[in-house]
Amino acid sequence: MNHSSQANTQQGGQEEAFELAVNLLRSSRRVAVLTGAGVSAESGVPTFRDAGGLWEGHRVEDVACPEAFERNPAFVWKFYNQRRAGLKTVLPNAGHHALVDLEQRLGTGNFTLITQNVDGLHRAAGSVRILELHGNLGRTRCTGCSRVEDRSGETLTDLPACPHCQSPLRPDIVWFGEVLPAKAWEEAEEAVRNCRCLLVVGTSAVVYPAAGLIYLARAVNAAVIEINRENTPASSLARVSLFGPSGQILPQLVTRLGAGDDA
Ligand code: BV8
Ligand code: ZN
Repeated sequence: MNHSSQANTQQGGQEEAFELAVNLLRSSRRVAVLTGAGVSAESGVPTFRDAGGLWEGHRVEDVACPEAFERNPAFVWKFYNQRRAGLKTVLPNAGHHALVDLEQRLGTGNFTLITQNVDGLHRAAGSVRILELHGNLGRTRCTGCSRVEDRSGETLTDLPACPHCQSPLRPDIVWFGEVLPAKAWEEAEEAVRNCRCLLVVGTSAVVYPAAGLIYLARAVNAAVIEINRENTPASSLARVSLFGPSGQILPQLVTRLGAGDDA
C-alpha cells in the first residue's frame, strides 16, 4: 500500500506518512539513499527541471553528451565552467547535514549515499560513504593520458589543456550516452540489494540506470521512502511519499528518529 500525503492536505495525512517513514527507517538495519538535484535546490543549485531542462535554449541532454563535446568543446566547457563557478557560492543545506546525521546514527557499513548530483555538496557536508554515479564538477579528466584531477575552486578556460600531456581536458562527468563508472555502479547495486530501506530524495526518477535502483529496491522487498516536492515515477513504487522541501523534511525525519531512542 502506498501512503502519500501532499504537504497541503489535511494534517493527518502528513502526520501518518511521517510516522510510517520514521518507523520504516527505525526498523531498517541497513539504509541506502538515492539523491538527485532536488536535494541541492535549497542550496541555490538549480535543478535540471527548474531550467526546464534547458541551458541557453539547448536541451541539457544535447549539451551534456560526447557528440556536443566533439563538435564544440568550448561551448560545452562554457556550460560546465558556469556551473563550476556557481558552486563557489553555495553551501550544503539542512537536508545534506541531516543525511550526515543519519549516516552517523546507522554507522559505517549500514549506510550508503548514492548520488546523481555532481555538485560535491554531500562530501562538503561531511557524508563519508558516497557513491557519485555521474561524476563531479570539480574534477577534470584528460582525453589523452586519462588522468583525473580535482580542480575544484579553480577557474578553467573554455578549452583547458592537461598540465601533464597538453591534451584537451574534459569534465569528469558522465554524459548522456556514456556508461557510469563501473565501481560506483556495482557498489550502488550492492548497497541497494542489501538495504532494507531506500530513501529517494529530490530526483525526478527519469534518468537511467540510476532510476533503476528504485525498482531494484522493490525487487528485494526493501521499503522505498520518497521525499520530493511533487509526484514522480518513484511515487508509485514508494511505501510512503513525503511531499515538501527536503531541506525541511530530512531534518524532521532524523530528529524524530533520534527522539524515539530516548522514549
Ligand atoms: C547510458 C551529468 C548508455 C551531466 C547526468 C529513453 C528512455 C530511457 C532512458 C534513455 C532513453 N534515451 C536515452 C536513455 C538513457 C539516458 C537517460 O536516462 N535519459 C533520460 C533523460 C531519458 N541515460 C544515459 O544516457 C546514461 N548512460 O544510458 O549509457 C550505454 C549503456 C551501455 C553502454 C554504453 C552506453 C547516463 C546518464 C547520466 C547523464 N548525466 N549528469 C550533468 O550533470 O551535466 S544526469 C543529470 O540529469 C543529473 O546528474 C541528474 O541525474 C539528471 C537530472 O535528474 P535529477 O537529479 O532527478 O534532477 P531533476 O532536475 O530532473 O529533478 C529534480 C527533482 O527534485 C524533481 O523531482 C523536483 O520535484 C525535486 N525537487 C526540487 N526541489 C526540491 C525537490 N525535492 C525536494 N526538495 C526540494 N527543495
Ligand atoms: Zn593528459
